[in-house]
Amino acid sequence: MTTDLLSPFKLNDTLELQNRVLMAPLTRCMADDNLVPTQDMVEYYARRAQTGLIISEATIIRPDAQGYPNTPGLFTSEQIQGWKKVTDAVHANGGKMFAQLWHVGRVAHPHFFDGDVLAPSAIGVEGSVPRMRELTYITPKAATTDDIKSLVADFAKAAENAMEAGFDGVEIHGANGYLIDQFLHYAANVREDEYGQTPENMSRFALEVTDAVISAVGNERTALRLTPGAYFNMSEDSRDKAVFDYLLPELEKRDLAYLHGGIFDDSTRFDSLEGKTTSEFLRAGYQGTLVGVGSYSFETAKEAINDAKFDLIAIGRPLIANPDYISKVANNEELVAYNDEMLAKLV
Ligand code: FNR
Ligand code: 8K6
Repeated sequence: MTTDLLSPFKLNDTLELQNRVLMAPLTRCMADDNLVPTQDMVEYYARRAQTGLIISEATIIRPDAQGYPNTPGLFTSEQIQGWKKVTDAVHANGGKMFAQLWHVGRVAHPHFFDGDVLAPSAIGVEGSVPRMRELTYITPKAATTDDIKSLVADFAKAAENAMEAGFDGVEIHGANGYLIDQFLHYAANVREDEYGQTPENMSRFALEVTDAVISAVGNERTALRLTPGAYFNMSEDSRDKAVFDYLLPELEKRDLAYLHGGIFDDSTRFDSLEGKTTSEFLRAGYQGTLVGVGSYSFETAKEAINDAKFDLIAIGRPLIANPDYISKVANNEELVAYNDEMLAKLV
C-alpha cells in the first residue's frame, strides 16, 4: 500500500497534522525594526495553512542571537503579540504552526545589538552578513559556563513565549552552522571543559537546551533540527560523526515531536558521515518521527516516504513560489518555479 502524503498524520497524542507536507523554516528578513511580525507576514503564513505544519522562519530568542536584518524575535511582548496574530490567522485557516527558535552564535553581528558575540570557542567564520556585506564577521567570545546557563534558560523562555503567542510547538534550530550546531562540530568547538572534546561533552549544550525546552512546553511540542554533515558556516571534520552517533539515541529517549534534517539538497553525501546523505544518516541512528528536506518534489518525497527513508517532508523554496502548493499538488496542477528574486517580496 502506498502512503498518501495528503492524508492526516498523528505526530503524538497532542498533535495531529492534516497531511505530511510541512512548510520548511524560511528566513525572509521582513519583520519590522522591533523584530515584530507584520501584517504582511500574517497573510503570508495564513495563505500556507493547508500544509500539515508550518515551521516559522528562524526566530531569535534574545538580542545577541541576531545575525541577519529584520529577523523576527520572541523575547518582547510586542513580538509575542505580533506572532499571536500570525498563529490566530493560521489556526483560523485550519493550520498548525511551530516556531523555530534561533541563536546564530558566532555569525551574530554586534551591528544588531550591544554586547558580545557568543560561541562555544573564539573561532570566527570568514565572510559577512548576507544583504549587509559591509558587516564582516568578528571573532566571537567563548561562552563561559554562566553564559551557557543563560542561553539554555533563554531558549526555554522563548519556548514559553511561543506558547503564549499561540504556537502549537517549537522547533529548536540546531542546524546550519548556528549556535547549537557550533557546539556539535569540531571546527567550531575546541572547548576543554564539560562542553567540549568528547561526543558526550559536545552534545551537552544541545541536550540541555532540548531538556529545558521540554520542561517548558512538553516533549510532544518540542522538535529539533540538526545538520550532522557540515555544509554552511562550518567545515567538516572526520570526528563529527561520533558526536551525532552519541546524540541521536539520547534524543530518541526524549520522544520529541520530530527530528528534522537541515540541508539544501538531500542528495549531498558527506565524507564525515561515511558517504551517507543527511536523511540516511539520521534514519540509521534515530527511530522516532523524522522529517526529510532538501530539493524534494512532491513526487520524489512520496517515493522517499514510501521507501521509509523518513516520515514527513518539509518543502521550502517551492512554497515560497506557490502559497497554494498543497491544492496544486492535490489537483496535479503545474507549480510555479522558484527563483531567488522571489525573496524580495512576501507573496
Ligand atoms: C532557508 N532555510 C532555512 N533553514 C532553517 O532551518 N531556518 C531558516 O530560517 C531558513 N531560512 C531559509 C531561507 C531561505 C530563503 C532558504 C532558501 C532556505 C533552509 C530551508 O529550511 C530548507 O532546508 C531548504 O530550503 C531546502 O529545502 P527546499 O527549498 O529544497 O524544499
Ligand atoms: C539570498 C538572500 C537570503 C535571505 C535571507 C537570509 C537567509 C538565511 C538563512 C540561511 C539560508 C541561506 C542560504 C545558504 C545556502 C547554502 C547552500 C550550500
